[in-house]
Amino acid sequence: MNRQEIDQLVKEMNVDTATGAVDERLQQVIVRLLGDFFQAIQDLDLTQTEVWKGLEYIVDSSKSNELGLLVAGLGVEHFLDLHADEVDAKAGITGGTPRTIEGPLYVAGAPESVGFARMDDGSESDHVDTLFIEGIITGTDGQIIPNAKVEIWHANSLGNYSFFDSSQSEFNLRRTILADADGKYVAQTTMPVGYGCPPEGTTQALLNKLGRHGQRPSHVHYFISAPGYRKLTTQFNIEGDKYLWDDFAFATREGLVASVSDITDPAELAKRGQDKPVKHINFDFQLVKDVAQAPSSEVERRRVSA
Ligand code: MBD
Ligand code: FE
Repeated sequence: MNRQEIDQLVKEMNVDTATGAVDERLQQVIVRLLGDFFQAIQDLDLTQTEVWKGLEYIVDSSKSNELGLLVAGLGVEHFLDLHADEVDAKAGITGGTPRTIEGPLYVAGAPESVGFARMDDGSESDHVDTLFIEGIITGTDGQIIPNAKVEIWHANSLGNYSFFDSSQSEFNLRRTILADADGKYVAQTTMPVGYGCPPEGTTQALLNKLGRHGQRPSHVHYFISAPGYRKLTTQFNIEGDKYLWDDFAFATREGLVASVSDITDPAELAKRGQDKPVKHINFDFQLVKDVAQAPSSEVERRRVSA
């Protein structure tokens, strides 16, 4: 069949058969995806067995809670960012800190504080570097935005995230910091280590067949929001990591690479309540002003909360 015949068949089966109220947008999407799918079956001569294996893979991925990981690993989440950038640019929205993927490991409900938060529970302090992260939230004009909501989450020294790793304490390495009146946030935490897909999981099984690894560089996630500004979903990825530009989830972008320095000055350490040298990352964010008629900067997806 040619594409016209395929589209006609899809229409006969899923449009012409409608006898009740139709969700036009959903119908448009389903018709398009079915047409593309039938076309792929035709072009690739997919066997019935291959199609069933594929469907069963999606079932297995969802049963093991890895669909979000799969979507990140296949670059779908990154493509959505590239597309959102294009849509924004067409609406005249440019500038500000680049967005990058949320990933599948956010948990809502983290403890909130003003200006400063210690994010780690101390359980790794004997063998992991302490890290201070700080920065200023401004508009694209450099104007300070006071009291922005800065949600931060990252992995521990094994690359694992609390909640999904039940061995960690509740909300370990997850905090919401309200920037202070000067737009500043400070987090005391531990140095994250890059995430690796569960080696026996469904995502890694597919990546193996594609000859790909499932590793991410060390990184820290952010949601940043403030009234009158577009919500920013982003991360910084940490310079020096072997996977910095070889991220299986494609989240590293120009403008989102953080460099780490050492704080060794005893007076500076004392001011921070530290008795041994610590690591330091400065990372500022620029938010874009909300404009009327703009595409939404809020992404709705099912998220866990604890
Ligand atoms: C992560 O920590 C992550 O950020 C993404 C995108 C995918 C898997 C694990
Ligand atoms: Fe992550």
